[in-house]
Amino acid sequence: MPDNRIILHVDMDYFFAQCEEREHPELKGKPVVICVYSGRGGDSGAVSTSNYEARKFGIKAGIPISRAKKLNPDAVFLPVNMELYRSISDDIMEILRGFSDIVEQESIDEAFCDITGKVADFDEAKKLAAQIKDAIRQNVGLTCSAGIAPNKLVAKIASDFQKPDGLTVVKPEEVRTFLEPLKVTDLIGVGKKTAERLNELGINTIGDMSKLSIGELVSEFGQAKGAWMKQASQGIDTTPVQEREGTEQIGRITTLKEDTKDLKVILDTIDRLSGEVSGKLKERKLSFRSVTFIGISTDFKTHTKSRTLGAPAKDAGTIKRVANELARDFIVQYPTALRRVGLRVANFSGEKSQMTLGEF
Ligand code: DGT
Ligand code: CA
Ligand code: CA
Repeated sequence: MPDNRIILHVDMDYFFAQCEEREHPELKGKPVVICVYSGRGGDSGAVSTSNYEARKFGIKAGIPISRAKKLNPDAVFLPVNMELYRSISDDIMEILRGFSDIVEQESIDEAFCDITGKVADFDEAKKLAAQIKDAIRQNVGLTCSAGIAPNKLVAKIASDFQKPDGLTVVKPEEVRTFLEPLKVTDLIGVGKKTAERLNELGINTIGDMSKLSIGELVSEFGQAKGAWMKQASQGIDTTPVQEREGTEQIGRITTLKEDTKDLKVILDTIDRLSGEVSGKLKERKLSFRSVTFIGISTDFKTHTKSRTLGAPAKDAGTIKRVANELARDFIVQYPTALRRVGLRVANFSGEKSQMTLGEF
């Protein structure tokens, strides 16, 4: 089967750290390190990610926070603020869904889009990707890197090829030469162990790997893995881009003018956010079954309160009413000042209609 699809992969640049830069513009230009504190006190924990300034000092995902502090004591160290990253992620996914019917969210900061039906060829695909990057920059305020290829395997490698703010197109006839010089671990699915064994066999690049016969690969790595490796090293991948059920949600989060526990201020804000969220639902003709109130307190802790409805609803009134009740319950339970409040609906049913470019 000839693979004549056009697949786009979008991956946000230094995502958690870039979200923080957006929220705190004074951080721009400084090394920023996002930390997962283990809760055992002090600097115990690991680096979740860092911006490119911090990476210049060797500070990268996975290293201990204490080590990062030694590498650059003057860097800005921040705790993970997952609720913020999730709400920004939702906004990004929503933009992608406006451009492509088929979107598969792969992780918090990346997604595949099958744009075969949207463009005539790879040149048009490149223009569409540039538009998507602009829409994300203008509406969300963040940069991303995009890759376009005939399949998911190659598109993902392409998006990583020129980071940050990259756009790499690999046409079908360029796939082999594009992959040839790359390390075997650049193929998602070739892990550390497999790579070590390949290196022992003198196989370092994807090009080397493609020259092994299927028999050699199968006898070394087993039937299924060997067969897959033969295909992958030639840039062949037929897995479809598939929307994952239940991953979709629409939310809005906002910073209050000042920290407050004033119920009226919070409810007024929730009313406004309800209007925005129901507007989005209306455009997409979606019904929802769950509503979540999000409150971020002055110590940057995120609190949520959710309710699942007995039956799907789609009207602004229901969102407002349920969100209001959740907010009231929250304030009664935690009489703490809030810095940010938000609202999210999920568990969708109904039509997934397209948004037009003009809406962005
Ligand atoms: P990039 O794509 O190289 O510009 O940088 P990131 O930071 O976007 O890296 P990516 O795409 O691998 O991961 C997306 C986010 O996921 C990242 O901003 C933080 C989080 N993340 C990545 N690796 C780890 C990890 O090892 N531990 C934890 N807790 N979070 C991680
Ligand atoms: Ca990323
Ligand atoms: Ca990623």
